[in-house]
Amino acid sequence: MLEFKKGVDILSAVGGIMTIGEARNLFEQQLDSEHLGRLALITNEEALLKVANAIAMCAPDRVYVHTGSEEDCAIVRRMSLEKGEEKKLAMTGHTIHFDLPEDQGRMVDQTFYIYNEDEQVSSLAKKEPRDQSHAYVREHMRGIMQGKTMFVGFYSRGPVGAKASIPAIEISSSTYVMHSAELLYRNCFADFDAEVARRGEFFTNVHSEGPNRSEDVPKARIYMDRSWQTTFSTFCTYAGNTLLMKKGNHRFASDCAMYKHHGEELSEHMFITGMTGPDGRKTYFAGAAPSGCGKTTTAMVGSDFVGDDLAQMWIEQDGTLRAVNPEIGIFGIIEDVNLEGDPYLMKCLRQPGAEVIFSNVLVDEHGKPRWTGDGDPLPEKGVNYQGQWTKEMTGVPLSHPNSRCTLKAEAVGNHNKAVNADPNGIVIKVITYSGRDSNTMPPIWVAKSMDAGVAIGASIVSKATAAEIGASGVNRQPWANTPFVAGSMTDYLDAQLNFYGNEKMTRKPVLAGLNYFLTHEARGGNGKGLLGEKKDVHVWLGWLELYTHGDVQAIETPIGMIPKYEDLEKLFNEKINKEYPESLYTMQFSLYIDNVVARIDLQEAAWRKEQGVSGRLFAVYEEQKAGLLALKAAKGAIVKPQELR
Ligand code: SPV
Ligand code: MN
Repeated sequence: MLEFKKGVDILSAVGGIMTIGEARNLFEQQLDSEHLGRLALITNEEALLKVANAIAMCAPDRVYVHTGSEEDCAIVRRMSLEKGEEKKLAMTGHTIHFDLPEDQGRMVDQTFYIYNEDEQVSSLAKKEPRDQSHAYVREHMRGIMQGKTMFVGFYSRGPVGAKASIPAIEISSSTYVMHSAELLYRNCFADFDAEVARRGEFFTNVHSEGPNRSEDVPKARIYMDRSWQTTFSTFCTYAGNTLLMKKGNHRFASDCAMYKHHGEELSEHMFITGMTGPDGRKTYFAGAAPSGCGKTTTAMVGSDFVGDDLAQMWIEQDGTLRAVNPEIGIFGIIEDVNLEGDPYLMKCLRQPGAEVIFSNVLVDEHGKPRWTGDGDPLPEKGVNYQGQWTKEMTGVPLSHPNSRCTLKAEAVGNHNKAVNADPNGIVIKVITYSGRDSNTMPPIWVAKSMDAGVAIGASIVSKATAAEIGASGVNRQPWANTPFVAGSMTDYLDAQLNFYGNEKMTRKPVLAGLNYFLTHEARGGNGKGLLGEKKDVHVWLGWLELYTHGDVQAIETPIGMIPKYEDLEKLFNEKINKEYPESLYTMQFSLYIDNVVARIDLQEAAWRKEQGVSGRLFAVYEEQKAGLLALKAAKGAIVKPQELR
């Protein structure tokens, strides 16, 4: 269990402002009349106390209340250029931001959940006792904004009024962070009070980059105070470490789903996208994938792209599963983004029109941003996050593999803005789970029951990527969400089982596994590398769209339902005008039983180490394993899909 508002409220203990009267006095002293007038629009006392304590703690020279107006946005953009946090690129509206070389991804080892005694924290996360974090914040965040302007913005993580939208305050001394916040989130200054009243809670985030020097990065910290739904971030700028409205608040939203709205809500690390099926029908998908595994690309394959990173879900009274995107923008990995794989995104990055912040790419002599895999010949030279770069520097990549682009989703050609703004949410009919799996699971398989679907999410494994500093090897990534789940894995599994198993959800989604990382080497192919191409995902999603509406039949296997060759062949032809030989289908969809069983054994062993895990998960593993072993006895260790029809 997690108890809210328990233990010392670190922000108020360090800030020292205890009453609304003290808060108002402080505002009078610290804010100029313009910003004092702005803040007067916020009346929620708890929120005002948070802001007052952040001011008292950080001691900025000036406080700027960001209303989200065009004028405010322009001022922050200009200040960012003046301060040097961003620089202009050749194309209008495009800027470059560099994070320190030591701050190029989420700092897993410096990110902590603050915990109270006896509180369960996920075995896959780092935690620190409350008094220790309190001491750190007191030592390092007091006066951290001296000489700087503090920005305060009020946002909604989701369309205003939607059931699972949660308001949040972002406080930062970084213009880059605030510029990013405006591209990625809905400023809801005018609606903030009403939203807090509706939802009954809000999140608070306090960040300062401090002097922004490499020598300070070892003392950088990213803290999530779950009890008080407040984050603290210091001595860093990478948005995943600093714009904590994103992943810091996603972590709090997971707590809400697990402990406040158990079985009624979920907070997922998922894209949301719509696919157009026969006769123009729209079918919306949500899909989980660990960071750096193609989630953005998959999302943009849809005809009606909504979001690429997060989904707030609930069960609506009509029995459907609804979702909203807490974001309105993209903070996407840019490596390997090129015209062939990502035409919509490339248009925003290479043509004028969109406001884009590039981070940690290379800037060539002409002010053009360049990155590994952008499809252009290597430039002669340029400047990247490490300094001067020349073509002769063999082995030194021109851009960091976790280089990113930040832009509003509405800039992307296939974005459906109306759908992303709808407070009624989006009816989700298909959920996919993916990871980087080179040798075991087929490109798609559909769960035969809700519990089996939950087991697909529980069993994601993936190779480490550049999004997390210091990560290596192949790791378990249940629901692709474990970096952001603070509570125990047992509680999280229960939240999943009770959500999809909830009898109020009368219109259940299709739950499916998705894997486009199978290799020739693992499947006895005569080529090299990936079996298939990035664009094949059009077909995988297209088949799921048809299956969901009963327009194609599937083949039953112990791990779930898989497509028939003829349906895929047709879709390859229709969707991407590509030949799909049956030999490739056979390689992709044959069951390599020993691999699959080993995968189940590994998952089962890992889950057995947790306390009190639901028997429903083990029942799925056992049933699948028994089915696989029986199949092996009957047909051998590698079973072709054609043998199962
Ligand atoms: C991810 O790494 O999953 C991201 C970017 O979406 S970050 O904000 O760093 O989490
Ligand atoms: Mn993400």
